Amino acid sequence: MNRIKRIPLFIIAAILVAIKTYVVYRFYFDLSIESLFQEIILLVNAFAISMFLFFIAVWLKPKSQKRYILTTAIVLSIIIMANLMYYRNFTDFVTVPTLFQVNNAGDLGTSVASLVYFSDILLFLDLALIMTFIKLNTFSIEQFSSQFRKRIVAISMTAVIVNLVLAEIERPMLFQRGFDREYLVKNVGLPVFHAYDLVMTTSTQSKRLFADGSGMDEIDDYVSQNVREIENPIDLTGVAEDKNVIYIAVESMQSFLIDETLHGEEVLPFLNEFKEDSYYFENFYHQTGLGKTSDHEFVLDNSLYPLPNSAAFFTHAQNEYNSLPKIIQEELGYDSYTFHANNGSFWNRNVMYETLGYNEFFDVESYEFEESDEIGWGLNDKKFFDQSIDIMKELDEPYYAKFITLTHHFPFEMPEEDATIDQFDSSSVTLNQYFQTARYTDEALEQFINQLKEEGIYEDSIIVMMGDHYGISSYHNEAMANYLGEDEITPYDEVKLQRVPMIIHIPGHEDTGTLSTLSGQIDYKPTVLNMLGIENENDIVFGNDLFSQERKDFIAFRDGRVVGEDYIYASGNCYEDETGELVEEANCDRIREQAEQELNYSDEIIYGDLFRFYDFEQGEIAEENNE
Ligand code: GP9
Ligand code: MN
Repeated sequence: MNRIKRIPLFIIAAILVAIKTYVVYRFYFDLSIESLFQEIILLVNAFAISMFLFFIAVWLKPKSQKRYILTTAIVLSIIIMANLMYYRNFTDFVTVPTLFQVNNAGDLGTSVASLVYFSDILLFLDLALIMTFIKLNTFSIEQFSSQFRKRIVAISMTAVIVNLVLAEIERPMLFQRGFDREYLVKNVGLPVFHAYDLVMTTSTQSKRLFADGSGMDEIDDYVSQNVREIENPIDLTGVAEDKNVIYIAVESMQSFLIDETLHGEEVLPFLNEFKEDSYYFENFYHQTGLGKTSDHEFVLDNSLYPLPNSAAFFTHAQNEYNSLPKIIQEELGYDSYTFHANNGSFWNRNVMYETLGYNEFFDVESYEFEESDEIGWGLNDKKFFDQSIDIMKELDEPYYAKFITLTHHFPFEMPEEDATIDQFDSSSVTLNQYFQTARYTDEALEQFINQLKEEGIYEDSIIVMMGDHYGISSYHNEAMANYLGEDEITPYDEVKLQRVPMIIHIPGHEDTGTLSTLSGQIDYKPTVLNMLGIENENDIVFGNDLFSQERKDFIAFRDGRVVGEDYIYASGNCYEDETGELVEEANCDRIREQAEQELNYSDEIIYGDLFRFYDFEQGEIAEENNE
């Protein structure tokens, strides 16, 4: 008994709270745990954070120790309980911005009673035990020796470091990318997630706070001289008037697969044929950064660049945007929808879509499926389109509908029985498999187009398909060179590999074919608006209508690489576009500088939330800046 009494109370408290935390993560929240490794991280983070917080008590005087242990346990219980109730309502976690969103908190208020379950009583067991132990003096509360203190600090720091290392292995760049709040909670736990959210929100808000509308003048001048005024739209103006716009983001599809074969077979038989009947842009680049799919959505809807160090969907979802869905709602009364069978909170879509003006998001909850319907990341593309058609039939036309496929996602794994083309044979398993999932998605797209025809939606729509970003990173260069029959992949080749298919299909339109216009995702918004017949003369965009005869003559990548009409700037070198040969760096100076300037302007707009100061109707800084 005496030996038990010698155990410090803060250690007991840390263990109790850690067990409780783990049990809540595992059994009260509905977190998807897909491997033993994820299970281990969940357990490790519950213990690491609990140890870190309670072990601080070792530094305190006995009297303060009691108070500190009790307060910490109470605060942690409140955090868990609040998140649990929020989660039961929104399948998401509390963030600083959501705390300030009156409607969310209001929603919660009306249904608090239904969000508390009887079993929640167990969540306070740790607290009850800690209180009892304090009252009965069951465990030691004393002034600890400095040697003991050092040992305790070492233990708790090790636990935290192990947790962070494991999280980094499981999800590289978790903190930069954010991904999904569920990932953060699963990997680093609720307290760290809240601290992270607080830091992110504060830094975003402080940049916003010090911004005023003055910067917009210069940006407006730049855009009007270098982007807007050079445009000269040709005959496709208004071609989509009164039609639905159906946009399909084809996950990880790169242009190098178009018209290519593997083992003598076409990899993408459907897309190859479909593009013949469409406008196909063979020189079209993705411009995404860390935010991958979400960055591509961001660029498409705003014709702004993604951010350099974070996913704007995550960090700047509270900004004001002059987004595509908002404009077409205002000008034409179009409703906008997104279909994507993944968690609504992934890439913070459930929040950002509201900001961008989407009327509804059909996320994973809108689809019914079993495990056998899944490939890789979730519901397979064929079943996804199958069920999406049923939802579409109920929508009032015309509308804007975005579909995001998922099967052709890294690591491109699929059951052999679903594969209709053999794997490639190289040192890279990723590249070997890439062809199979690409083929699968190609088949799903064909099926979808046929279904659109069957349902009579096809004729009333224009259909755009685009690869969202690369699927094969430069890590697989050796295997890629092998596939392409090259000796090596140079930085110039790497740039060229960032091309993604861009197909605009207008049913009944004859004058189609392949266009070699130098273009990128930044051009999507002006193009769609022009096809819908919307003159958007005061918009602040960095792209041009794809069908305009005169356009900006470069495409900027987020990482500083630039593709010009004649030269390509990559890895600090300048290459001639036609030959891929190294040339004098000065040849790239102009496009490099202009690209840098645009990226800076775009960042300035996003960081400062500058659109809140701008009147898009008048094309000037709004007179009343009421924020
Ligand atoms: C997630 C899906 C894939 O919902 O869009 O995202 P990615 O990993 O490609 O950014
Ligand atoms: Mn993607």
